[in-house]
Amino acid sequence: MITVFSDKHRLRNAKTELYGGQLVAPFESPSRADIVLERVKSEKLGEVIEPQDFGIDPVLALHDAGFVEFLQNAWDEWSQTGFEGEAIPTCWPARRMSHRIPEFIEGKVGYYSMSSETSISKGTWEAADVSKDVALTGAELLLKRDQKGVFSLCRPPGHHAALDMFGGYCFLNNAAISAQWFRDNGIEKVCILDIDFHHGNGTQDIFYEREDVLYISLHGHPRDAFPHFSGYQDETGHNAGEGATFNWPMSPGTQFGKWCDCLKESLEKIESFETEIIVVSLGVDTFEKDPISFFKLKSGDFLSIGKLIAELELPTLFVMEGGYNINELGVNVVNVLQGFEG
Ligand code: 5XA
Ligand code: ZN
Repeated sequence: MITVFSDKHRLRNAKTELYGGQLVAPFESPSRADIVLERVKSEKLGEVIEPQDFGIDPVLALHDAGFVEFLQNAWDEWSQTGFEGEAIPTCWPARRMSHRIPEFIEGKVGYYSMSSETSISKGTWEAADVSKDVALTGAELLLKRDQKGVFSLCRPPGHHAALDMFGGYCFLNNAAISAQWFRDNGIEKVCILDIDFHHGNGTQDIFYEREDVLYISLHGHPRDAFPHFSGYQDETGHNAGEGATFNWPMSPGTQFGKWCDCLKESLEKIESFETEIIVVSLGVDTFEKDPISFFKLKSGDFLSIGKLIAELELPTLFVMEGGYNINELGVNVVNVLQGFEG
């Protein structure tokens, strides 16, 4: 399987994350992508190629233009005020408040964010922009070079990034941008299967009213897990999109047996949707030793996941999302890909 990778991911190197009331070193660190790449190489998964530059148009096809401009300028605006730390949101348009966009950067950071663990640091936009190129290069390879599966080793991840909000370590929604690119390149129906531990509120938000992109997510129940305000089972889509969103929220301690039953039902839904292509939001923070999650999947289970997805016999783009157990991250990710290849 081809892997698309750029070392420019290292431009995203925030020093601070707000976690448990403390500023800590971010869980979403540059070493994550490097460790996955090392495993891809040591297992000889296949060729590793650099991304092409797709420019800004595929981003603007989905994300709000004001949001994109905000991301492009946020670090400069923030640092030029004289603030010494990284840009951490502290104030939001909460219930019954005005939703007008403020002029001062502190207000803009609040307006365009959904959570406060994710600080904007120098280089964040540049890394996010290349991460979307990593996803799109994979998408193009899948379509034009007739591959069975391609791995886009994206970093920063994307599935929490909504139409006009960043958060959950995400800035641009790489999986959603790829799905839209498939639609714009002749694919009638696309499915995004999100197997990250966290609900992909951003992906759901972007496609919630559309019938051409099926979004299915298996995740920690929002009453217990981030993003807390999205991912309930009764969120099923709206208007034309009614029935094209499907959520499987699961409780703390969930083991592979239960999780796998939900995956199998999801795969049946994908089959009946008659999609031509699958985008997998590939997070392995479902792992039993993940430091910020609560499922109990074991390393060997990731092989079975890949194998089950392959049974659909559809071209599949794997887009990297979360997973924070640095020791076993590479093994778990590559297990999915090797399971898929059989
Ligand atoms: O998939 N999303 C993540 O792994 C990020 C979770 C952030 C929790 N504060
Ligand atoms: Zn996650």
